[in-house]
Amino acid sequence: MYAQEVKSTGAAPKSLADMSAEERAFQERIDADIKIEPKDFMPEGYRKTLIRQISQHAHSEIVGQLPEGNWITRAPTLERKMILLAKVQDEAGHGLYLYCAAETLGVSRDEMTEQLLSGKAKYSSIFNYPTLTWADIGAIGWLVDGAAIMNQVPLQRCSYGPYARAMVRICKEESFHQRQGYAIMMKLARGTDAQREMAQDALDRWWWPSLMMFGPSDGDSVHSAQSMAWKIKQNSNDELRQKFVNETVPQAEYLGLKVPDPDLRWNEAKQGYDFGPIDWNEFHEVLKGNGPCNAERMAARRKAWEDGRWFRDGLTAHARKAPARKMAAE
Ligand code: BYC
Repeated sequence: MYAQEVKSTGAAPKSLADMSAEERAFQERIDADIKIEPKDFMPEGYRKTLIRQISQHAHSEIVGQLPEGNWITRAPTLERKMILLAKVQDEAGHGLYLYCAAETLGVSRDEMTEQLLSGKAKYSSIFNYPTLTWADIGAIGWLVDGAAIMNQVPLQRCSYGPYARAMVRICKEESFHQRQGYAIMMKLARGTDAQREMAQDALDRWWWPSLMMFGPSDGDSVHSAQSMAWKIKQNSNDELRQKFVNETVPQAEYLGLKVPDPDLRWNEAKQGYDFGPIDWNEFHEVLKGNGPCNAERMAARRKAWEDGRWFRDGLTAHARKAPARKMAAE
């Protein structure tokens, strides 16, 4: 149930010689870094790729509220509660900008929701893990939002205008989120032995799933080549993952915490860290619906959709009546 298994759908990008005149003109605009806007010509594959990626990104923001929402009532101080509440609200806002960006491509919000609830559309694997302690809220902000920033900063330069513009605001907010997470980790790392252990335990559980957020290795990434040719993606999954490891390891050291990877070591020649193998079996199991919280997350989203039915029906009825009322008043 709720399977989101990786299926190989990617095709190699067409060469300029194999493109129609329209497709060639489109690719030339992309190559010249001219943004594509909703009413411009776009190949069907470009439109579909964007709908897939933007809607999955939107679903991730919405489902991503659940693990953190779990701690709003239990945040240790009123200040922490207010900050967490604001952060979770920001994630809802990101979901909404992204749904709007996807709607400019001709898909409706209802269709996207239907795809999420039927298991056809994915959301990020990371949100299928539980938040067991307050330190998990720190680790999510630090690592999950940190990984999100690494992945999303280049999306501000994505070739599709509405997505690129939505990402500008999202990235600003994600930077704040990352800092609030790191601030929680600093407090715990400098606290009592029990607090330090809690911080280390959260790092132990969130480290590997955070590396999985960047997607399969380049050799197994079915969409990367085409998405990079269309400048939807600017970097490969492995490039961004390596950048994230390089930036995050010194942050863990500053906290006095140990990254749970016995193979982690600095490689002078590549000016980056070598790190151990990712458990891709775990990643695929989570995508298949077998992660610790998949069923719970989808049940929560399904309930929210059902609970909101009366409100959507009311809005639709109101919208239908509005033109008649306007005519009667004229
Ligand atoms: N989880 O060919 P690939 C956030 C799928 S929100 C699940 O490399 P692509 C936040 C992929 O969709 C974080 N599925 O694909 C929110 C594809 O399957 P389909 C979300 C994954 O698209 C709240 C298949 O594997 N960020 O940060 O070129 C609080 C093959 O992969 C995952 C975004 O969505 C995964 N981790 O590259 C805090 C950013 N990875 O569609 C934080 C925008 C891969 O063929 N998205 N898959 O069935 C992207 O940048 C790209 O879509 C990805 C994948 C890098 C994720």
